[in-house]
Amino acid sequence: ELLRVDHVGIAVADLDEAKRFYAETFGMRVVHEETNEEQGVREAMLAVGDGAGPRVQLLAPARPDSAIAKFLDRGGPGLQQLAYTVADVEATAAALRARGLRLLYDTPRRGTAGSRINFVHPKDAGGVLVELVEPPR
Ligand code: V0V
Repeated sequence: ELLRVDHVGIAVADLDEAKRFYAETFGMRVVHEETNEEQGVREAMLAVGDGAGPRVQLLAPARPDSAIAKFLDRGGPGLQQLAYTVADVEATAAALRARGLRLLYDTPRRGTAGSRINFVHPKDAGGVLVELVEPPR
């Protein structure tokens, strides 16, 4: 059911500073940027190299009570999530639930650029917060 790695998410305190660091250090360019109010994040998607492969997603807190703010409070900046592209987020979530994993949402929520997303609880995936991403049609 997983098609490929979609992106790797990195929690950062300051989005503009992180964008500058990734541009100057690794030559990565921003291909999309938005604020997701529901998730409480400001995020930037970065293309790596020729842009053909998975992206790096910088995630900065938009609110002090958000998931990213809590992550930063606990351990500081760093890898926060691993996201896979799926064709049908509901079908994949149902299949994983049937294998005993906890999904964070009963129904998909809105992700980057109109994608539909859900997450596997990190305690059910070897300590990794796994995101499922169904791209917009
Ligand atoms: C928490 N834990 C993690 C973790 N966050 N482990 C690995 N990776 C992470 N990112 C551990 C934490 O250390 C605890 O371990 C345990 O999970 C349970 O912690 P908790 O206090 O019960 O839960 P919280 O409040 O820390 O919340 C964790 C979850 C939360 C995963 C439930 O972060 C969440 O709802 N995440 C989904 C939404 C999200 O991440 N949004 C931001 C990205 P110990 O100490 O008990 O061992 S938005 C996005 O990606 C978008 C828009 C997109 O891609 O399109």
